[in-house]
Amino acid sequence: KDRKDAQAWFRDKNKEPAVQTVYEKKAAGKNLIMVQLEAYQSYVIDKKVNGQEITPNLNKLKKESLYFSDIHHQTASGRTSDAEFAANTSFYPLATGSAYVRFPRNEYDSLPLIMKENGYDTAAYHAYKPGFWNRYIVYPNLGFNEFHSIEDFKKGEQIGWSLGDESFFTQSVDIMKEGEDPFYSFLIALTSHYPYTMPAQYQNLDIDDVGDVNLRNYLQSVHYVDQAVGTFIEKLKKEGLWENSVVVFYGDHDSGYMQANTGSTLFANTKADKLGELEVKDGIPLFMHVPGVDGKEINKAGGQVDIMPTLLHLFGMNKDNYHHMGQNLLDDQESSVVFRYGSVKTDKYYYKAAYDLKLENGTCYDIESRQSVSVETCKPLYDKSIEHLGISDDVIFGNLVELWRNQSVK
Ligand code: GP9
Repeated sequence: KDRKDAQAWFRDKNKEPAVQTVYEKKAAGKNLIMVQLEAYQSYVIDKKVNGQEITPNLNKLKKESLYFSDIHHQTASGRTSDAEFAANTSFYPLATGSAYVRFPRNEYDSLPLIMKENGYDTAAYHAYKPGFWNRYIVYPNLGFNEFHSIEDFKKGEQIGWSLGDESFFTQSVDIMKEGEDPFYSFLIALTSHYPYTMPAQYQNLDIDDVGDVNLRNYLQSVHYVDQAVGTFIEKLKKEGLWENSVVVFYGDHDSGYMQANTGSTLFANTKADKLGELEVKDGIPLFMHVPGVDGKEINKAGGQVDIMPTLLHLFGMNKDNYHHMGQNLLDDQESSVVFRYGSVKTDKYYYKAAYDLKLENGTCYDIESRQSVSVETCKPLYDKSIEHLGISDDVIFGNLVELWRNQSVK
């Protein structure tokens, strides 16, 4: 029954005609370079501390890009792997454990696979052990032709867990430029990993009097990564890859320091209320730089499952028989983001789910008034989250995309 319900759900979803936009096919034929930034939160974008920009390079990029300003991560205990999974499959991460570890051989209508079917070469880059999060099994299965792990990078400056992002980015471009167009390169940066302590020469922000030590370490770390992003962009320009590539950056998950009343939350929550605390907790940045497309800030509520449908729209690769949970962030339809533990946000309401997932035990906030209102107001959001998470789990647990694919072949 679950299988049939899921199939019917996708059939109905895919029956709705896709909304046309001015962005459709604007990226056709271009390369795709997508970069997942470790623990990168949106509250640092365009923010100054003691008069210093925390992310000057990303702030500059924002002006020239489609910048999505109401995006939230949807990860759970699979952390970085959950973010990669959501962005490349458009399914929700699992409530417990990582889909990469629990179901590494599942099939999806995944981004690398679709790009490959459209004649793209595909590669993943991550300067860490290939077995971590089961990546060496998952990547080929998702459709990546190659996986450049730590074993493929030259020894460079070690920061935190591994090779610093500056060297990681530079070496990745050196590998990329040897390949043939068109390609999809997926890079997973790592330097801004918990606990964010940076060598003294990279503590370049003057912030000794700011917040608590966790916040200060975090800000120094994301500031370093921003500098590495700047080097990466310059290198892409120098190698002639910038003008024929769509370049995407997004954050994978929160810093782990966003509990109530921590230095990080107090710094981020400029609204200084309970709703503001929720809004900043899971906020991540999403940039899509598309050559020939003017910069614009788009504030539709969305999450990582929406990255692929949006990109497929830009590349003109969407098909109505794909199985994706996400929405196109570039159309004018109402949107929402469903969090893995049942909370949901639209641009009007934020429903904070309770641990027991009962509607009546959650809290419904009206974003405009910033007050809590009757939970019944949020019932449509609540229903959506139960439905979406249930369908997504059924597909993952039953490896249903593979099953449906085989049925349609027969
Ligand atoms: C290491 C990286 C770790 O490969 O994925 O990040 P985490 O999942 O711990 O955030």
